[in-house]
Amino acid sequence: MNATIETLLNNQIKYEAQASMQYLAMASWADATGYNGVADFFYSQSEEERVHMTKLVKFVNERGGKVSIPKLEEPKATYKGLNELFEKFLESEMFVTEQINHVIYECLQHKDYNVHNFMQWYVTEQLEEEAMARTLLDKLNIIGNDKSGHYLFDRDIITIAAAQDNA
Ligand code: OFO
Repeated sequence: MNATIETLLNNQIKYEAQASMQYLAMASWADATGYNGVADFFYSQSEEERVHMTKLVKFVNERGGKVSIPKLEEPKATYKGLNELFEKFLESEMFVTEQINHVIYECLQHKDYNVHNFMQWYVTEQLEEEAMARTLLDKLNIIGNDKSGHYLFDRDIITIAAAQDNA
């Protein structure tokens, strides 16, 4: 495996792992704050990111590359409210998308069409996750600081997320 691509895939393992831990911290904050629907949403996002991470670990190993399991930064644990929570969610997804685009670009530079092909799954996944994060943040922006709006958002988030997934 090309050394640059190997490094980029290892970086990507870190970003997926970091997102997984970040979403776990978000779930825990929501859980402790009484937003149970939001907590369930982030617990499941955290699991998904873990799957993304593991998929990369297995792929690098299958291709004979060297995996390095990364040390992670401490995730942000407290939030002013749901708006900040979902702003950070969107930021995190946009960051990951940017990194994936960078991997894709480098794959083309190095003519590594195999990794390029493998990464297409992540491109699709990011499109969906970014759209989801945007939809949820848009709804929160409409709700503003309205407490009963937040209550309903928390109650309905799993349904909203499922509808977005099937869109
Ligand atoms: Fe790994 O899919 Fe989002 O970040």
